[in-house]
Amino acid sequence: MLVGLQLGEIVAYRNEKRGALVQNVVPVRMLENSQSNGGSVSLQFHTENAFHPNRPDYVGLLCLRPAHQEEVGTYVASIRQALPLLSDKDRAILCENRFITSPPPSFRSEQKTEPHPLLSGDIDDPDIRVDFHATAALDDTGAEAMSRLGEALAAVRSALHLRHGDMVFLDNRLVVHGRSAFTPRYDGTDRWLHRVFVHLDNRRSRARRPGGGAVLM
Ligand SMILES: O=C(O)CCC(=O)C(=O)O
Ligand SMILES: [Fe+2]
Repeated sequence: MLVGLQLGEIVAYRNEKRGALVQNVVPVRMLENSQSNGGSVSLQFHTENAFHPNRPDYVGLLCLRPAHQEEVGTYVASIRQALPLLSDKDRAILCENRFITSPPPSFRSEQKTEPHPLLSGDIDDPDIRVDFHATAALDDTGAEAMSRLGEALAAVRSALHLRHGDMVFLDNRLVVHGRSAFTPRYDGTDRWLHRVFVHLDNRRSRARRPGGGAVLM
């Protein structure tokens, strides 16, 4: 949290881990096949809380206990590196309101998003907003461009093999992340991360933070 506060304000979401400001990322029995951080199947590339109007600007992960298997990694890929692999036509399609993103089941109150672009801002240095599990294109043209975006991100992917005490902050505007599959033991010795979310400008989310607190509705 102290490092996160150098970047901005720590926030959390009421519907996610009950609004905990520091969240545990551990494999949870019965969630093994879910596309959530309690799962242990391969977690697809995503912008954190891609469905949410006030997504985190940064996601901080601190490793308390590494995975048993050395090869388990948090995958990251930056749109800055993937963009040159995309054609001008695909870039233009990805900048259009042709995609919708569903909230995870835990955010029961939220609706699907309005149609939104996957890339926004400067066409040569865009922000990215996508969740390859939860985002769907409204038509085939969009779906094909989204698929090529996924290939471009996979081509520039790198893996972070977090060890005890390692901390990483991901720029959630530019970088998607995911995780390899692993085999949990559920015996109290599994991989364990702490996670925090940072907003650069608390004012933007004020309407969703009752009482001016840190937890968004
Ligand atoms: O387990 C990981 O390395 C990352 C999981 C994840 O996507 C998250 O906690 O937001
Ligand atoms: Fe995530």
